[in-house]
Amino acid sequence: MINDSELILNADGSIYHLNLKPEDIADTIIFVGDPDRVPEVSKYFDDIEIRKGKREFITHTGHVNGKRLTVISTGIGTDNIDIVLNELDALLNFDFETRNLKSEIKSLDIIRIGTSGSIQGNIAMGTILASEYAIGFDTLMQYYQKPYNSKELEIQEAVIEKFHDLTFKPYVAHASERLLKKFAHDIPKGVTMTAPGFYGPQGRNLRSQNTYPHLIKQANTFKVNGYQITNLEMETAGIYALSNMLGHHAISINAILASRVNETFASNPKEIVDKAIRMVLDRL
Ligand code: R1P
Repeated sequence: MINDSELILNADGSIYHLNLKPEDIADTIIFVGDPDRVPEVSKYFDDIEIRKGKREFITHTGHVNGKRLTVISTGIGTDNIDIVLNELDALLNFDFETRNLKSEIKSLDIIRIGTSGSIQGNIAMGTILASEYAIGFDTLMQYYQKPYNSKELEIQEAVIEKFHDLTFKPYVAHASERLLKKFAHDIPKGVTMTAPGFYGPQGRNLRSQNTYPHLIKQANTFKVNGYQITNLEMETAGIYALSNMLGHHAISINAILASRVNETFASNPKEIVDKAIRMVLDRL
């Protein structure tokens, strides 16, 4: 039995941050960063059965072509992903009455639809790109022990060599093969860099003095075994690593809104995100 301070439940029996009960979630879950993007997804549902939320975590559950589906906003960053992934896993795998782990452990299909910046000149704005691998430049996975496969370790080693001035150790995690086939068979795939901030951690400098001023250039010229870093955002590595650890299946679909190489930003970001949403819902 897990104690009250590990698995924290609200007075109505919902889980602490997400404010959800086990029956409120489907086994296919779309993650978006922005809470305002949740209705932009659920407006395509046939019906919306559940609308709940707390803080930045807004959830709608309904059906699309008869399939039950949840969309949840994670807010920004892998620190939030830690909360969302662990609480969704608890909703699925703990019996909230007895506070015991269920005898059969289940897994979720998680599809992130996020916005992202391109790191390569040949990835145009408006591109919808799937992350095959993600590199976490954050410290989330220093708190967890999980096995990494040989491809992940090979990429990690090359990252440590290329970004030789880092004082921390990035981690690498992978997308679900099945979800890559299902959602991304005909779109570009790449390696996503996940940063723990938007400004300094992504090499931006408005009025700051940055420790790593060459991050974008280093990312742009990184190469290992045919892989290049394609894009930059703030959640995918955390989603992939925690999903890999807990046995969930995840894919991240990136709507490219900015080019960090050409230093431009899209004039029609809403349309690009809507294209990504419709692509995912059509392929469910
Ligand atoms: C930064 O503006 C936010 O936008 C990107 C980043 O990952 C970060 O969360 O994704 P979302 O649009 O999905 O939030």
